[in-house]
Amino acid sequence: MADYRIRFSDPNDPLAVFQYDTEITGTQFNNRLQGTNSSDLIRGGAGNDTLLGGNGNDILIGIGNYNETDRDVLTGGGGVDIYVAGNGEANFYNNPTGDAIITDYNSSETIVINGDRELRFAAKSVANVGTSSPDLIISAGNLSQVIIQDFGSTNNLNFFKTDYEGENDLGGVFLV
Ligand SMILES: [Ca+2]
Ligand SMILES: [Ca+2]
Ligand SMILES: [Ca+2]
Repeated sequence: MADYRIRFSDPNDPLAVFQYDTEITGTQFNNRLQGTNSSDLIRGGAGNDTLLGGNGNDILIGIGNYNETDRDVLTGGGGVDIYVAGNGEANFYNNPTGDAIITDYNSSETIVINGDRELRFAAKSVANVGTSSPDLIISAGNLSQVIIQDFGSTNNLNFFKTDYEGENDLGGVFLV
């Protein structure tokens, strides 16, 4: 069992710690990475990657370096999964054309994005994300970070709890 730690923007805040059993890392090219039946930390690296967590509570990180134009597809599978699109240092998708598509998000899971910028939530249809159901785009400032597939009703915004400049001053945002 190993720890994955997320640093928030305020160095006085505690690190968020998530545990996993197996680490799987892609290359700089487009990868399709399949997790195990246990808890995985899957990193796509550069390229347009498809990450499949499978069973277990997985941590999915599509990106390699910041400021990439990747479009990654993250599927958590069974378990309660964590999708990481930023930390206290940066938005991982720090380019207008890059983002992560989460295909099977449910409201018990966690999405972590950077909270340094004003966050604007928008729900609208995205033609190139699978089905005809509207998808939810989560942006940090003017940068789209995460697209939650088929989760686009504005009613779903009520599910989201942010801590941007909140009482805990996390500098990261958890949507739960
Ligand atoms: Ca890759
Ligand atoms: Ca897994
Ligand atoms: Ca999983």
